[in-house]
Amino acid sequence: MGGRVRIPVPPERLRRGPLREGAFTKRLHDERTTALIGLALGIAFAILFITGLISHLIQKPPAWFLWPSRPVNLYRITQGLHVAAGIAAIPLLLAKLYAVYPKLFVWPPARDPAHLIERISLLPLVGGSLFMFVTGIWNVAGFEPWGFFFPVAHYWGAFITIGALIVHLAAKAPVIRRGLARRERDIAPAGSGLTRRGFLTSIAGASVALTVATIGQTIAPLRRIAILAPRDPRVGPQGIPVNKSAQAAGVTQSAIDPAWRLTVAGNVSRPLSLSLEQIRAMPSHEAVLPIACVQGWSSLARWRGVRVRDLLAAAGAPPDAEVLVESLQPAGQFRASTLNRLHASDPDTLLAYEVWSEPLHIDHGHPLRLIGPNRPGVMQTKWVSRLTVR
Ligand SMILES: Nc1nc2c(c(=O)[nH]1)N[C@H]1C(S)=C(S)[C@@H](COP(=O)(O)O)O[C@H]1N2
Ligand SMILES: [Mo]
Repeated sequence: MGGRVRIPVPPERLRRGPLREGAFTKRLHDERTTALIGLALGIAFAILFITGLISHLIQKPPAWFLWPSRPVNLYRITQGLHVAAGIAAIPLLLAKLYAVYPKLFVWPPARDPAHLIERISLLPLVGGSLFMFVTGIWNVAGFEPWGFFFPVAHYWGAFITIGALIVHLAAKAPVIRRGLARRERDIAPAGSGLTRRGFLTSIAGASVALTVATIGQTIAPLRRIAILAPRDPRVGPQGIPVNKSAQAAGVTQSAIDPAWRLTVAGNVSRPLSLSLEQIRAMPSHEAVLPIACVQGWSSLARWRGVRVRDLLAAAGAPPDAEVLVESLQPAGQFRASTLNRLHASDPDTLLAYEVWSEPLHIDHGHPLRLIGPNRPGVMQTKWVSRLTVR
């Protein structure tokens, strides 16, 4: 770096408090500790980014992306992993911030332009990470006090954070390599009872404890010990949680109106308008499928209804049809969803009118709800009134 432009060093008399020489000497702030925590955090960020991107692509598919309808539980796993990894990474993030905060006070504040850029890139990295964790956890907890739409903010926040992380990793590569390679004797630093190993073990223990206390919201046998899980996957009408009730969706009248009909229209040769009686008279099919919510909980149930592909065939829709499924719900982001050609033609994709052999509860989507394999919960539209074939 010899020939580089140097940034002038500020006057020495500013070196007080945390800025003074040797203000931080603890082993818990050294290169090896920060590199090891960083490695674990980096793996968590990679899992979070990939699983988050998958969930985004399913909900807003570009032309090149076709999400399959099999395996049935794939989305349940990727999204369960997304939320579980986010929760498990909380102690890692806090430990990383603790381990590196003395770096805020390095002297001189910036040696050269490259150092300055590297330090400025920490702003979107730390800010972005905190934003992603706070908004993600609020969302999982069902708490949304913000004036912007969560998925959009969480999506763009991910790119800012990951972009800043890549810059950070490139700038820090030599330090990281040194930190991971170095092995010196692990002794408790003066004035602290905690060795590096003790510190790292405590963080790992906190991650495991948080995971065990929440993972039961998607792995049913562990629900008894899921004392911190925002959801119990068994609690709700007919043993399934409800996110949006009929009341909240504004469909308490329209969903029980005897004049309700299912319309099948669009690119079809025989448009249909069917009463629930007529639909119940059609061949029915049963499927055991989960509701796999983006918030990380999931719940399995046995559904009965009519196959979407049978309705499409009855209406004379072309094979490979894509279908817009609309709800009685007058407004709201989740009032409609799209079935791509794989989901529309899957034999287990149903418009269900029964769950666990009982008529569907109004909060689960009476008179008809969409339920299909390998779909996010937000795309399992309730109170269906119209299929539009494209
Ligand atoms: N019309 C409509 N359908 C909807 C929603 C909604 O808000 N409106 N919420 C979705 C979400 S986020 C989930 S997780 C599932 C939950 O279905 P359940 O309430 O039967 O468990 O319904 C989906 N279907
Ligand atoms: Mo959901």
